Amino acid sequence: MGLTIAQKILLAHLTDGKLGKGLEIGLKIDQTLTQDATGTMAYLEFEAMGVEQVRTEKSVAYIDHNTLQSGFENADDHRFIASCAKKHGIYFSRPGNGICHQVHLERFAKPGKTLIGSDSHTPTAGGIGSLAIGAGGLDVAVAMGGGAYYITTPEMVRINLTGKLRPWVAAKDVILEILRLLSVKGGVGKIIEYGGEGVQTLSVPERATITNMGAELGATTSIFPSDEITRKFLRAQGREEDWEELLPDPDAVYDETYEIDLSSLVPMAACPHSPDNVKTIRELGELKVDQVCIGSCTNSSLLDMMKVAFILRGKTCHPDVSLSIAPGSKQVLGMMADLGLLSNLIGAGARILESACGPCIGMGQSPNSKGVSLRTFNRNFLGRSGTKDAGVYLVSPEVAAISALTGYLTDPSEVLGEMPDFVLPEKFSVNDNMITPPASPEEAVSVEILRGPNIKPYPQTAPLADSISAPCSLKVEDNITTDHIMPAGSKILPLRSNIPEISKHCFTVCDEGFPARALEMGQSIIVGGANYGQGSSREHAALAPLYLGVKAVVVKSFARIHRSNLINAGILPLTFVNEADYDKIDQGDELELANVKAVIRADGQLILKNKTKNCDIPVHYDLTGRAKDILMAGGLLEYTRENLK
Ligand code: MIC
Ligand code: SF4
Repeated sequence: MGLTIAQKILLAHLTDGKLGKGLEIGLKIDQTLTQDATGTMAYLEFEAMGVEQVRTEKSVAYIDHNTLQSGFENADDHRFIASCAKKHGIYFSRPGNGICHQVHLERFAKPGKTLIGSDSHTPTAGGIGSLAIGAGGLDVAVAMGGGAYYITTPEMVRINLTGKLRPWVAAKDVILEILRLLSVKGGVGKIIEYGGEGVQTLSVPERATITNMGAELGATTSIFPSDEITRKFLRAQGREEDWEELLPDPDAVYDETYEIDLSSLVPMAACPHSPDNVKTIRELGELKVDQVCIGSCTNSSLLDMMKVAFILRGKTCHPDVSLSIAPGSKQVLGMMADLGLLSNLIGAGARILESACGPCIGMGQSPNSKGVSLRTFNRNFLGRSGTKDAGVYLVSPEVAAISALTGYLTDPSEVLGEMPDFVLPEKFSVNDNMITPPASPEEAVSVEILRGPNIKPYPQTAPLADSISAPCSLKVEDNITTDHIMPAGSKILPLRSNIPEISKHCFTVCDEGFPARALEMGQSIIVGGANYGQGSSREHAALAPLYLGVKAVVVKSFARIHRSNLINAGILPLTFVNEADYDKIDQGDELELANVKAVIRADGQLILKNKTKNCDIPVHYDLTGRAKDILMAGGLLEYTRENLK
């Protein structure tokens, strides 16, 4: 039987287990990346493991999220990460060098390699044929220490692309169409592989836009073949030697196959407050726009900026619109200056932001009250922009740029006429002077780790108790995101290295009183709906509940990364055997998991007793042997420490 691209890479990196539906596999990880908002924890965890030098082929620490420095906290974190990188053999991408995924694609990602990153959009590198997976910080720390990364063998999905995008229809519209078809939980437990002759019409940055937003499908990752187009991109980046051809076998078998005719697509938008709430621009009709933000790891490549600059050239942005643009990397920004594109943006009145995540993670540019904001980003969850009553629409750079001029949501294919051929340069300008290499192992011994007062240790974990008796501290609905559980934004992100402080904001988007209530209860259980924990990889969405005494989370279904973050933190993830039992629990009910440890050890049926309503609710735990051991040990950190001894 032939193999898919992903299966070839998985097999070449298999350290434990074997590929098969539902089976857990351990993978050797070639590359890791961290960013600053998850990085401080990841490096604290790495330090706690006691490994001196990373054991990967390449590990890179990026600073791109917490770049607003309105206090000492973020700057201290940057310094801490820089010193950890220097000491432990990690390349350090300085603030200003760009968004981790954009820079990694340009400078480090390689076809055929495995990459895990403490950021859910790590699959961006799938655009170049890397098997790139988002993970919790602790998983990344373990991989840096040379440990395997464990996942359940994903199902293989093939998306066949045929035809060619029509003028002013973009890669963003391809992934929006797929989100419309499959929804935000359609990719859970799956790897999405792109193929078909339509692939030949997409450049690497366009492919990366598509794999980037595979995260919004909940997919384990997404991947494109590595072909002549990939080779050309790598050559232009001065690293053709990193290229290898990577194609599926002609008789590869997929669990599901979908067809998308690129020539049938039209410009689209994901409407508030979910990336799968997709409508065509035409369907949305006349919508007055207050703000346009162009950038983020989804759409900040040079190609995106070339299109934006073309649309804005010689024009002025609408008087009622605030337009901000953040080119994705120093390379992109520098080339825009060299090619004269930057002056087109400046001339049109764009507010040029530094090459960082910026507004995407609520670091500035919050919209006005009830504002309509068009963003080329990947997430429009409630409140993420910093303005709870704003309506955020996710669109392509083409839609964003033309709408910034007209002041209304505008379909570029209806007004822009002929589209020039936007061709990527034969050679990108390469200057890695903002990437600091690590110290040599000999020099590393004397490198001092620089810690600020806001950096607090990893919270206390506890081995799984014999029985858990605790009230339900919170009951939430379907599709709860990690932005609900642990909100981000400019006020909260500086607390990412301080779990006791950041915990005060846990779930406050849903219920202001949750942190104090949970602390008062001492220990408690959270109840939720389907796709619980979708979105970001932030392990803070598990560490804050851990700190607040949450012992178990019982839901209809989980998103992948969050579920493993719960296990890593020593919190028991449970699902209802009968989804309707969700209705049998109310907030405040007294719950009990009697003999939980023994039942799980013996693979028995676990019962959640609702003592208040006097009923028994069967629940699944669905844990591999390793996951059980992690929970028994009190989390992955303890487990790894024990296993390293
Ligand atoms: C995001 O887009 O939500 C983030 C911020 O990049 C997160 C990581 C984090 O919360 O630090 C992600 O996608 O994993
Ligand atoms: Fe940064 Fe936004 Fe991309 Fe997350 S989604 S890595 S916050 S640009």
